[in-house]
Amino acid sequence: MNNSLFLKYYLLEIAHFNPKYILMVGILLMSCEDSIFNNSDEIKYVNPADWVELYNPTNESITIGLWVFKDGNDDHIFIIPENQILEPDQYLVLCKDSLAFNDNFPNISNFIGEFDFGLNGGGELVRLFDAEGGTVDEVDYDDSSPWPLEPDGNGPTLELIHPSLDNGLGENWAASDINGGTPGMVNSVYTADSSNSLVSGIVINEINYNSPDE
Ligand SMILES: [Ca+2]
Ligand SMILES: [Ca+2]
Ligand SMILES: [Ca+2]
Ligand SMILES: [Ca+2]
Repeated sequence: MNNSLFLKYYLLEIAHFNPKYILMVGILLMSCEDSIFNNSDEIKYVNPADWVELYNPTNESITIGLWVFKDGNDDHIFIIPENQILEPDQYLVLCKDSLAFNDNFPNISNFIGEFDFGLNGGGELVRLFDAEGGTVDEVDYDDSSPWPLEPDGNGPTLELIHPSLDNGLGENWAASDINGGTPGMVNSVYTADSSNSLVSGIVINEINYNSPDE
């Protein structure tokens, strides 16, 4: 029993034996509720800095070590660490600031970093290449229709509605239902796909370009 609950129990006992204290006890109980509320674990959302989420929708383990993530600038290069593997149905977050990310999402461990460039608040091209330089996936996201507007400088992220949908099209993305998005896990807007289309490789599945730094 925590202190607040113990105090409530104690106050209720007093009220039981001393009816004249009921009003006072009522007021004290209200202040207990306040302290319980204030002591609860608040969701801390500071600013996780930019990140993207990759997803493996296939049935195969895929080695993505030495694959390269870039934005629209060919000089902006993040090389995925050697031997990194993405198992079927697994997610991996690439982040700009590991400390900030961990601060915001202490329970998410499937992330790597750091890329030293920003994801533009006005939209830009983000690209994933394999170790031979072949394009695996790319998304030229935007901050205007048909792309969802809410992720632009606000709490939600851009989430792909289903991995089999063409992530080059804005209408296949939605603003996350949750501020901060769903890094490293299934998207909050995920909707089962009826088209049975097959996805052949790693997909850029979620983008957080909320950071005000660019
Ligand atoms: Ca950029
Ligand atoms: Ca913008
Ligand atoms: Ca694509
Ligand atoms: Ca996600």
